[in-house]
Formats: sequence, structure tokens, C-alpha cells
Amino acid sequence: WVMLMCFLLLNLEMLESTTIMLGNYPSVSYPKSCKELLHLYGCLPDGLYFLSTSSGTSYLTFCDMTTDGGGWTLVASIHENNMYGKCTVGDRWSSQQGNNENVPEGDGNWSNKVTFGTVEAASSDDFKNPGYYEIIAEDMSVWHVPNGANVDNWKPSSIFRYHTQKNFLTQYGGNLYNLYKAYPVRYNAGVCHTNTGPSIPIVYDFGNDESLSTLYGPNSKREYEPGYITFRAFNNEKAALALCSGLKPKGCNIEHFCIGGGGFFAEGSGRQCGDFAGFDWNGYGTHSQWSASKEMTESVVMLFYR
Ligand code: 3S6
Ligand code: CA
Ligand code: CA
Ligand code: CA
Repeated sequence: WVMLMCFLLLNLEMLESTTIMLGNYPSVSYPKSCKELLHLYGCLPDGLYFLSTSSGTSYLTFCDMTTDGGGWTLVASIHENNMYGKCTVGDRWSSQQGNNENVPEGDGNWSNKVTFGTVEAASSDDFKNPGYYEIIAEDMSVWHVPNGANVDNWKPSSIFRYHTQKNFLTQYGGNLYNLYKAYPVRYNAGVCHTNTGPSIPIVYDFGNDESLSTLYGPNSKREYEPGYITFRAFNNEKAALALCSGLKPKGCNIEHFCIGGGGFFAEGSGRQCGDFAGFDWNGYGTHSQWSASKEMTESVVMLFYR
């Protein structure tokens, strides 16, 4: 039944947006999230759709309409454009202003309303849309997608995918914008262990506990517990890291397996400042000691809300 309905609905191509007349000026508004959109139509394929904010901004983004019932809105991607550039151009999720103790929050994008990028380029550059701060969501899904992959290949080519399932975002203001207001990604705003933000259990959609150890370095394996997503943690030198994907830190050398961050990393004279911090500590893509694998280093981290 569901399959048949799905087929019929998709073939009707009944996707139309609502047109509201404001005086003589036509203004178009779309659903606020992929979840709302899916509820309107019952069944839709994965792909690009228009959404609107409450203030009337329309934007195109990707909806995962199938994983675990679908309704997942892509709100951000974290892309490392130059692993050798340490807090240089393109390090929007840490700092583009150099490793600098006087700029402890770096670019501040985890907790502001600055948007950047386009959905079509979300695997080739950083992406952040208004949904990041506008949508009130309950759960998150994360995809690690090879750099440069085309939209249709994002899901099939992902090297790691998972989601949360217990509405954790409700406790943190419904989105990452509010979560990071409460847990600032700022150098020296806390210390390792004591001030670690929430660690939320995950359900794997592609990959497992073991595949994490093929993505992060062998030394890192001793410093984390797989099966979680962790928000805002500090390393040994009080550098703030924004997101630890797939794990909960146990040790304090988290710069090798957590991403995003503030604007200052004390260890190694800034050798670990940037969107993928210290993923290349023991060489680029070597997967030896603390270094992540080449496939992890060259994959973008996509964040979805539902
Ligand atoms: C298993 C080797 C530990 O070596 C340490 O890692 C070394 O003392 C530090 O300089 C280095 C980094 O802090 C790793 O993050
Ligand atoms: Ca960089
Ligand atoms: Ca970047
Ligand atoms: Ca370290």
C-alpha cells in the first residue's frame, strides 16, 4: 500500500508551492523543513527542495526523505579545503584569521546567523543555510561524503552515516545555533573532560564501531569510545573543538578526531588550527599514529536536522 501510494504520488508530480498575494506583490512560501514537506506529500524522493524561513527567505537544500522514515534537512557541511592551511581561507568552521589567542572564537559560525555556500557545492566547500538557526528540530543525522561528489552520489558514496533517535535537540533549544550558544566554541572557555558538552548515542546507517578506526588514526582509537556524537569539547591545551563525529572523547588529544573549533590551538604553534584541526599530525592522510585516513581527510561532514 505505502509503496503504491508512494509511486502514484511521485508520478502525479504534485509539487507546487503556495503563492500568497501581499498587495499586488506575489510572495512564494515553502515548507520550513524537509520534515514538514514530507508530511505534506506523504512520500518524496531524496533530492533538492526549496524551503522558507519565517521571515520569508527561500533557499534550496537537500532533503533525505528515506533514511529511517525520512524528513532530514541538510543545514550545514564542514569541508577542509586545505589541510596544510592552518586557520586560513576556507576554515570557516574554525578561523580564517590565523591561529590567534586574541580571537578565541575564531569566525564564530557555530553560534551566529552568518550563512555561506550553496547546496550543489556542499561537498566542495563549506555550507550553512538559514535552517541551521531557524528550524526547531529533535534529532540529527550526519554523512561523511567524499569531497566533490555529485548530489545524486552523496548517499551511495558516503563513507560513514548515522543518526540520533531520542529527540536530544529538544533539550538544547532545538538546533545547533542554540546548542552552541550554551556551549561556546571558544578557546579557554573550559578544560578537557570537565567542560565537555553533550555526547549523544547514535544509530549507524552506514558503518559501525570498527569502521571508525579505519577513518581516524590508530593512536586516536585509544582516546575515544565509538557510537556517539559529541558537541564542544576541549583538548589538553584548552582549544575548543565543535563536533566529534561518531564518538565520545576519553583522552584529551581530541584535535585528531574532532572538527571545527575556535581560533586558537596552542600546541605545535598552530599546526592544528583549522576545520579538520590536527587530522594530519603524523602526515597527510597517512592513517598512522594520530593521522586520519586519506578518505576521512578528503570527505566533507554533512549535518542534517529532523
Ligand atoms: C603515542 C604518542 C604520544 O605522543 C604525544 O602526542 C606527544 O607527547 C605529544 O606531543 C603528541 C600530541 O599531543 C598528540 O596530540
Ligand atoms: Ca585548513
Ligand atoms: Ca572549510
Ligand atoms: Ca595533543
